Amino acid sequence: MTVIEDLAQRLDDAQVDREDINSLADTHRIDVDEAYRIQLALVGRRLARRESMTGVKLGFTSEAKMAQMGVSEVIIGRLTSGMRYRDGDVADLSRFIHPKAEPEIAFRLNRDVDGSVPILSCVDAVAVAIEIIDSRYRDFRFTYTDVIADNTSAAGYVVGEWQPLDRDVNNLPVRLAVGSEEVTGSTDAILGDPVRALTALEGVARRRAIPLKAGYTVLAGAATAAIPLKPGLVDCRIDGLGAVSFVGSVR
Ligand code: OOG
Ligand code: MG
Repeated sequence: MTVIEDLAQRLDDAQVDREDINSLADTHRIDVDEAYRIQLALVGRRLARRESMTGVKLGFTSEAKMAQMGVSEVIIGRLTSGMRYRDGDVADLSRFIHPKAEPEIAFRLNRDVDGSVPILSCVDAVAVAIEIIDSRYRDFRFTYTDVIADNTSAAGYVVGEWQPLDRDVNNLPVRLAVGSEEVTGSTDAILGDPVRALTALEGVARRRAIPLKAGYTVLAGAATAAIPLKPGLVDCRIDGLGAVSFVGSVR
């Protein structure tokens, strides 16, 4: 087994067995290209279990989070059918290690992004979304390359009703509630305007050879800090865009 395959296996085992692991950087020197190769091998294991690709997600799209990590490039993760929930679904939280929820905006691609037209003309809809992140690393302690290898902590997501992209999605108030805990923010925390996440996505996807296909959901990145999940209602609303929710349960 190559080192790339070995590290992908380690991350996949952590997710399947719900047992956190140490930072790969403790024992390996990995560059950004290798980190994306580990991610591809990791997601390949999900596809081998008959999941399908449903989209991509961006991380570190807020200036604060980028500064915190000391980086200037947003990160991309891959979304699969096994991570998708429907609006109002019950999500079994025992599938995860230490899940957190993030309020997000989702875009829908209606044609492949191949550089022949601006990415914005490949988007036909926008919606409120919640992302469930669940780092496979102990205490969410990871380096930049660690988190890329770990598919950017992607674990679950739910998208509200799609709306036509005929509106400005900047400067909209955002609210995420997990039970009685609540965070509020604004969509302009996402690179100053969520639409900029699409341009950032296109650049990084091209550099890292990540396909952007018609039908994909694109999560543009969190608009506030994440909230740890606990059983009960998780509800996200963005003024002018709508609301989406799910119920966390433990079996
Ligand atoms: C990495 C994932 C970040 C976002 O929206 O910025 C992310 C993490 O914080 O575990 O999904
Ligand atoms: Mg996110």
